[in-house]
Amino acid sequence: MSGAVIGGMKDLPSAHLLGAGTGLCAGCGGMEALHQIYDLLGPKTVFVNAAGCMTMLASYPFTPFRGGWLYTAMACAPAGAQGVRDALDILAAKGRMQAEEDMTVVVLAGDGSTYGMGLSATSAAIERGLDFIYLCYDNEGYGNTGQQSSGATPHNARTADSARGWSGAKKDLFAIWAAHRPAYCATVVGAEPLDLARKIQKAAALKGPRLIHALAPCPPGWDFEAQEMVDIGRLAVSTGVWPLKEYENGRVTHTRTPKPRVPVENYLRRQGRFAHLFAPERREAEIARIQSEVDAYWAEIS
Ligand SMILES: Cc1ncc(C[n+]2csc(CCOP(=O)(O)OP(=O)(O)O)c2C)c(N)n1
Ligand code: SF4
Ligand SMILES: [Mg+2]
Repeated sequence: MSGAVIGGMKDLPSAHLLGAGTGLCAGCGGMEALHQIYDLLGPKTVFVNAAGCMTMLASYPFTPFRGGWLYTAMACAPAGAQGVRDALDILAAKGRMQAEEDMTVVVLAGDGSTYGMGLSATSAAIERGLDFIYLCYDNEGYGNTGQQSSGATPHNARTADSARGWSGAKKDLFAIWAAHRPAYCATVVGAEPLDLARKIQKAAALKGPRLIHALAPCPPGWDFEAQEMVDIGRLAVSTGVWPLKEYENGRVTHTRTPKPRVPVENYLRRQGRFAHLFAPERREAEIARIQSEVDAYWAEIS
């Protein structure tokens, strides 16, 4: 495992996270979600960060957080989280840490790590019943290296390595996690803060493996203007492309059912990564296929 535990910057309000100097792009949907989640979890949080865009937040020996930060290679953040959890438990067992000093261990990883390189480490951590929250901010590509396709890239999205649109399909991370029967799974998006807050509060009150899967609209990767980030996040929900749901005790519950559902085209059109579906000529069959997949999802759950 690579990396080092480094301390948080002292006395910085979390609002500072959205200010200049974070090293992230303006309008970063991942940052919007992380900002809200950190405000709810509070400073007694150790982030175990797999290499990706959020790594830009930490410039040794500082981070914008008051808790702790461990940087790991892309494949092994859940193994790093195990080490941090074990260290905290040993300190408590030896009487060198009071119960109120305990910290929440949070993996902070992009979709590239989550859907790909880190998947086996995650599966093993869930199997061991590791007491941690896994926060995946999903910008649907390897953003930090220029938006190459990942296992989270939706079919047809243009990426750095698929100029004519990605031929693969987005994996169902929620289902992969749920198949492990963890304590909790939830999908969120920063543009729906009340839904997000309720789920984070619920996750924080539980023990064991917990997934928070945050859609992360990404201006450079998805090709839209920074000020459109909240609109894009809301459209992902209102079109039904990003179902807001949670898993607990073997059951999946949808926390929002968009009624009526906005046509998926309204979401696709706002993003340059789907521009080839509309020009030079409209690819009706592809647009209809995307819509029918979304329709089929909602038909099945109703
Ligand atoms: C084994 C390995 N391969 C490649 C890299 C280079 N790299 C650093 S960040 C990154 C992108 C990670 O994508 P994701 O996990 O989706 O996070 P994002 O950059 O989108 O925030 C890559 C490929 C790396 N750090 N380690
Ligand atoms: S590339 Fe995307 S995910 Fe990465 S910092 Fe920029 S907006 Fe955020
Ligand atoms: Mg990514």
